[in-house]
Amino acid sequence: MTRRSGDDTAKPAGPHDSARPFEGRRRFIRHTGFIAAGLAAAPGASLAAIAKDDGVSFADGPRELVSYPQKRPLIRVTTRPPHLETPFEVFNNGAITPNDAFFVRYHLANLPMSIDPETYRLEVKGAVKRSLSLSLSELKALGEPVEVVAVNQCSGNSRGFSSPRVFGAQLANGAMGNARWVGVPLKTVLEKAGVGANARQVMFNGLDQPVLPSTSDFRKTLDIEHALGHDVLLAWSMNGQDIPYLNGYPLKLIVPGYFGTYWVKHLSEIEVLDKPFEGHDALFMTTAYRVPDNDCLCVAPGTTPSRTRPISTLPVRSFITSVTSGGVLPAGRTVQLKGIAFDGGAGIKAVDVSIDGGKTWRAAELGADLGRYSFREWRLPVSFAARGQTVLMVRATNRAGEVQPADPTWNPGGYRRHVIESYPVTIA
Ligand SMILES: Nc1nc2c(c(=O)[nH]1)N[C@H]1C(S)=C(S)[C@@H](COP(=O)(O)O)O[C@H]1N2
Ligand SMILES: [Mo]
Repeated sequence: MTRRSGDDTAKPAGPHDSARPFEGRRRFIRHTGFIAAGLAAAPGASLAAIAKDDGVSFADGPRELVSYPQKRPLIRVTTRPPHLETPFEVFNNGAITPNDAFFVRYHLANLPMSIDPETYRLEVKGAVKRSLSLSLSELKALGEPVEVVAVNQCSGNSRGFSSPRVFGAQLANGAMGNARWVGVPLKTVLEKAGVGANARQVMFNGLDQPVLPSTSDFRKTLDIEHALGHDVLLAWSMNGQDIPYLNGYPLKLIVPGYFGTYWVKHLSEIEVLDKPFEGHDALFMTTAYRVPDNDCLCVAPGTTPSRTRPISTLPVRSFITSVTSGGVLPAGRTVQLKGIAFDGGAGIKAVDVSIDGGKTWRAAELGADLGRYSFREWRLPVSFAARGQTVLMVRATNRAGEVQPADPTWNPGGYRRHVIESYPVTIA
């Protein structure tokens, strides 16, 4: 395996840092409390400095930042369980999202408070010839490690922009990140167990659990053909470090091109199923994370689809990262516009930018190609002839010819948002 150095990642952390982030938990709580108290007492100016406007205007005002172990201050969505968004300006610093800035999403509040890498085991069972119970070192010794750079994007990323608004976490654009993952192919593990001819799906479960028995566990499935494909990994490394605790230490399922909901964290159980996954603990496949079952995966705003199917691949998206909506740019000199684009794995073919509200478009220069599942950086020097208001826009085309729509599509979950992004700015 070749590994490139020089990634913009968190400072090195030993296995202990990942394994026991909640040790000294009192200190951590006090730290969190300190930030909250600081915000409560802060006058308007310093509050604005801490909690930047992220472009989502909610009645509650801008969202606060909060500190968790191994994480720089991130946007607080909820604290129990931790649900944190990456401040958008991070995406302007490079194609790789640093570990300490990477977003965090959990559904269940009963998280393991520490995980011992010595006693941790991955169970593989169900419709297999032999069940396995693998230690981390056994997993790492299964074969040559494989590396992929891939975007983990939450299905509900950007949900807060849905109109009409929908239930669920009101996320801006920071529930996504791009990292270099290293692990063993899922296929290798399944072949070691020996998949039965009757296998239909593979179920994945992690160490986090519901607080109440009436709540469904968080379990996900992939079809057997997908699970036996080459892309899906069991990863222990993220940007050259152990996976941060809150991102799924010590093992995370990596499903390149698929939404983050399938990227099961603290993975501890793999079960090969000979029938479709159903029942109490199948809620996150059978009820949640589903989109309208039609070509656009959408319905007329405010209506209910008659049929749904599980969400799957990422649509093409692109953003300007160097300018925020409402920003002020100078007239008459060169301004370097910069941003990112990505899709579900066809790969980005072109990025076009408009500085006149969509009347004319110019092709941006694409940055380094880190692989078809990665963020692709782009840049374009522009100059504004006249002062006044204008709207910057960005759209991407992937190698399958897909482009974002001019107007966003809508679905009741507020999932899978993709649209030509617009940034109203003032030229002064
Ligand atoms: N064990 C476990 N894995 C999980 C989840 C969870 O609640 N529990 N949430 C999923 C969802 S919906 C998302 S978007 C991603 C987020 O990954 P991250 O927290 O590492 O950014 O984790 C996925 N894996
Ligand atoms: Mo998600």
